[in-house]
Amino acid sequence: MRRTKSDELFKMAKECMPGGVSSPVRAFKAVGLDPLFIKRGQGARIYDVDDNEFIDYVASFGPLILGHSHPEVIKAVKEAAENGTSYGAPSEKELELAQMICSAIPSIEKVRFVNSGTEATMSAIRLARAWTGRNKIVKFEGCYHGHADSFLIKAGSGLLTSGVPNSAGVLEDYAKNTLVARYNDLGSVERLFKEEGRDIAAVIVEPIAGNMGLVLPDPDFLKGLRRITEYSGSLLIFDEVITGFRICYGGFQNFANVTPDLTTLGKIIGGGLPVGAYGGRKEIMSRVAPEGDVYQAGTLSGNPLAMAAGAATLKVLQDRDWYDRLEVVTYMLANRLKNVFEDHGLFYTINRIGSMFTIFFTESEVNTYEDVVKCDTAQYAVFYRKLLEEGVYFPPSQFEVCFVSCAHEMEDIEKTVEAVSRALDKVQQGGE
Ligand code: KE4
Repeated sequence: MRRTKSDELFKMAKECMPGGVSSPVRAFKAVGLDPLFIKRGQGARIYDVDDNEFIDYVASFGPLILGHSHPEVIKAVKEAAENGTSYGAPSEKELELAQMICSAIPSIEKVRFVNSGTEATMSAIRLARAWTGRNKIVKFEGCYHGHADSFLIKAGSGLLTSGVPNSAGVLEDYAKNTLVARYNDLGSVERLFKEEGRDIAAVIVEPIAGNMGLVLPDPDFLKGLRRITEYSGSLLIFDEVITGFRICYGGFQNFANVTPDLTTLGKIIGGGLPVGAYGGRKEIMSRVAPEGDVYQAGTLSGNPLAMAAGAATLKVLQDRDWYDRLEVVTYMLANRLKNVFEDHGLFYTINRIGSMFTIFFTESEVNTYEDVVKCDTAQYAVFYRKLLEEGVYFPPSQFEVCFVSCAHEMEDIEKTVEAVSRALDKVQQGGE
């Protein structure tokens, strides 16, 4: 696989950007490669600067449920850009997207736009602390809610990928207010509430965990969190930055029939442009400035281009057939991949829901963080390198999720299955 130009660019990038990247997981460290520089995305494909073509399952880590360069999104962004790029003022498109979100997710009566998932979760935590007058938050080991200090404790995604789930620079003062429970273990939550319940402002949870690979909630897990928080006067925050509009047109909460007090969103609602949002009941959201005393602001919040891309994306998704199609295509892909792995004597676990899946390099079930850390990440890295040579672009970490988009056709699925089979052949022939 040619990679001359990527290597040249990466050498220069490392001179002026930490690790040569704008976000750690992109550095490909966990898979023993240097990153590829991408120059174009079209539908289910991406193309790097050396003109290699890949079937893409990263989808920018989630936003691109429609695939790359969807005509409706491109048209909306072009039209918006003709009228300028930012006003620092309310716009009609911002209102349109806010109304679409509020009508799609009933628990969100009011929503505030920000520029990233991190801003959304850090603002939601601040609001929860103001609303309850309490200090502590509960998160789950292996879950990731962005890089605000409160969350960089036993976190997933790039921290888990690097094998260092905490971060330097986070003050003990912060860390002591973040309590960590175990995903799918209500007992671990009940123990924290027994000890500290009166000072717990909120529990923040990914309703489907997507940052330790895909880990699904046990049937009563989310309902149990609702019960515990309700009883103790803490808020329940669903971090739906990944799952918002991914599993259905709305939040996973619509599907799971559990109503959180606050919800955070990102990724899909921006159609690939920088966006985040948090929202919830009117009485809680009324505490957010300028209505209330919880300050939160942003120069580019509600940016007209991001709003246009998000509204265009959700408009396409309002045709619910897309979710049925994503379900069928991803179900078929996951089953075919399981067969291919088993044909190679590898009885690995594949977790899937909707258009998200993860192939865990372990034969045990994967329902908890403890299960996840048993994975053979070294073998995943070898597989990843061989698969890339076969023209398929998976996330460069065992602890990220593969995303199928509306642009993936059966031809892409067939090619992916064949590529995985060839990659496994090479792995088993001792490929490095
Ligand atoms: P951003 O600040 O990256 O927009 O969103 C943070 C965030 C919050 N909540 C959840 C559930 C998330 O998954 C994320 C970000 N996801 C990671 C990938 N799983 C972003 C990729 C990266 O860090 O480069």
